[in-house]
Amino acid sequence: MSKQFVDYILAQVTARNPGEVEFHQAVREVAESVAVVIDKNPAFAKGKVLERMVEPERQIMFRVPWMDDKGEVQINRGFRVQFSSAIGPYKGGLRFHPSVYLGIIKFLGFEQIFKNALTTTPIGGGKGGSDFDPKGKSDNEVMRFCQSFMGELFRHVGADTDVPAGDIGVGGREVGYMFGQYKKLTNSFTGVLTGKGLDFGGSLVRTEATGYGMVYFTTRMLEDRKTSWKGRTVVISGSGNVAIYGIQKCQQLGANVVACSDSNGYIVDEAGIDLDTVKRIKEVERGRIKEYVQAHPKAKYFEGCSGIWTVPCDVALPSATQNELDGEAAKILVKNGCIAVAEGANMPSTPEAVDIFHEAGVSFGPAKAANAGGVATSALEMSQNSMRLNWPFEEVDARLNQIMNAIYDQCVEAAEAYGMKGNLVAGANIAGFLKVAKAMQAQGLV
Ligand code: NDP
Ligand code: 2IT
Repeated sequence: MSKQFVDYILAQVTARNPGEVEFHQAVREVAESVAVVIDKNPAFAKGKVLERMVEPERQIMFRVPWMDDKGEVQINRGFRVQFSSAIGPYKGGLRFHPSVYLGIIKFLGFEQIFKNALTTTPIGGGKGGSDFDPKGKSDNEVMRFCQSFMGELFRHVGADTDVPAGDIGVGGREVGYMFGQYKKLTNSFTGVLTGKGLDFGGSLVRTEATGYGMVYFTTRMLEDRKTSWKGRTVVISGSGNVAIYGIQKCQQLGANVVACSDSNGYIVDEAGIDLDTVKRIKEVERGRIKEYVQAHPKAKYFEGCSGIWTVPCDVALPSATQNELDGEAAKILVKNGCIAVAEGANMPSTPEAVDIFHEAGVSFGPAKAANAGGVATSALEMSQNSMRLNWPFEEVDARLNQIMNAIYDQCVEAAEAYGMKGNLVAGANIAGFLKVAKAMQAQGLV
């Protein structure tokens, strides 16, 4: 029954959404996990709950014209997919990257439904972005693009409707420009975006939250193996927001992070990555990770991203992009003695890689659970905005830690309840699905 159900869902989704391969991949993983839940709950089958979930409530695509510094007109495409408002306003980041198309936004929006449900906070699922490439653009070009993007998006979002935030290519600078434009167009100062600057409604810890949360989650995975971060060798891919604060928290907890990367290549520093150098290169100068070796001549730079998984480590934290860690890479990690993998990025491990980790007994923390600290802290930012209050760093950090522990517990308990003890992928999908499914059933056919 389960396999038939997965095949039927996948046949529908691929027929209705041709070519959106990342979306198909994300749906398959969830369907494989929750088929058993639907089997045991005929009301979910009768209500076609999963069939409804895979169809976004609304999706918006729009033209984003802007003028570059040479006076040339440029045209990009904007997206916002409002997937599910079953448990709260649509919530999820915006990605600006040339690879963005509808299939990427839909995979991310679909994942976001279950991730947000796991956070224990009342937020629905959505995602958006553009095929705009911020790399090499001046601040003025980025500002003009963001203003044009919000010139359409403002009609569709709102503090109680849909609250975007950052993702790849969208950080504090971009959120600031979009917030300014929204405020001007609507003549209202509201919590319509999260990840805002600390002087205008942003929350302390939001910048660090995804990386910190991933490490708090992994702490529980290590504890379950009766071990800790102390003296562990760690490899983290990427060198953006998630990777940087993942590195910081690993180092604070006594681990040695020896490698990180960008889309051109990776660096290995056996002495331990010097985070100040990475932050200067990536956050201040917006440069390339290969520049690291100029400041640290004993470190080595290698071209290409996938080689990073050949660097021996105890813990691997893929934190760059989807499908960056494949079956081959997983085999090498296992061979080198890796004991735990947690996903900072969204869907960075291919299905083959996940199977290899499970078979080898590697503890595996899926993205929906392990990287949920970012959006959870966004929800805390929304709460503070509603109350017109700012909580201190320690308070937000303590709440984040509590939330990551609650997510871990939910995953463990749901996996066990459905006969898949220790499988955090199944646990995350089932726990997230159950919360959203129950809310949908209670609200009738809407
Ligand atoms: P950033 O834009 O800050 O950094 C992205 C990093 O990943 C950069 O080092 C970038 O390298 C690298 N990267 C991007 N695309 C590719 C690619 N196609 N191949 C190899 N490397 C690539 O983004 P974030 O750190 O915010 O996001 C990283 C991941 O974490 C994404 O999957 C995102 O969806 C996920 N995530 C982010 C959250 C957040 O709060 N920001 C929350 C939860 C998940 P380069 O500079 O060369 O492009
Ligand atoms: O993938 C993600 O969870 C994010 N990019 C963060 C979304 C958010 O609304 O903070």
